[in-house]
Amino acid sequence: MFKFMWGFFFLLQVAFLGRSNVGKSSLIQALFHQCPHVKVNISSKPGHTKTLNFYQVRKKFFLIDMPGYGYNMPQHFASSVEGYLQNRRRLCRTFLLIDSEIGITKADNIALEMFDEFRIPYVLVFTKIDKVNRYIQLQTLLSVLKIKDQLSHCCFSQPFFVSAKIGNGIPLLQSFIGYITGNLKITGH
Ligand SMILES: Nc1nc2c(ncn2[C@@H]2O[C@H](COP(=O)(O)OP(=O)(O)O)[C@@H](O)[C@H]2O)c(=O)[nH]1
Ligand SMILES: [Mg+2]
Repeated sequence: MFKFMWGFFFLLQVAFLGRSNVGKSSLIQALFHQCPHVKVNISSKPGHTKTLNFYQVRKKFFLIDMPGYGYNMPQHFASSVEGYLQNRRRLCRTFLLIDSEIGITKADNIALEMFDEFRIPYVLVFTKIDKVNRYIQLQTLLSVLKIKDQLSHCCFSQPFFVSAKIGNGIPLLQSFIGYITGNLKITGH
């Protein structure tokens, strides 16, 4: 417990946010299944994750599975998520997950505005790419380019495309998280 508290104050954090059912818990499991302390619940019922769940990854950093917005949004969502984001001290990056089949929704736009307002560095991650063909993926990419000017400088310029089900894009995202948390050194760039 003491070690957990120590890590909580000193280790960097990365957060995963998105609409309910977008695949947050599945993605976290696909990214961190080799870490013994990361045990996420994946439910067929939307709105399963109701609080901020913190997981420590090998004494290196914390990841946070946040409650989904949209369906069955818990009443305390605004205070828990917004409260955390406003006061975050060790949060180095937030991953905003978007369902590839659905694209960017009004609810996602509210999250984007919130990132702007609080100046939170974030990355767009398109989930479930196994469910869409490459033309839809291309359309999605183009739709991001279209709204590029609305996206603030807090947005990382490269969106990630992943499938927790078949593993596409997972190794690249793992490396990116390793890099931004200071656990992976890249030379020659
Ligand atoms: N086909 C497919 N289904 C997925 C993928 N990721 C999640 N799902 C499904 O989407 C549903 C919601 O996933 P979950 O991780 O619980 O979403 P959360 O509410 O955002 O945490 C579950 O039925 C998952 O099996 C994926 O990459 N591909
Ligand atoms: Mg979940």
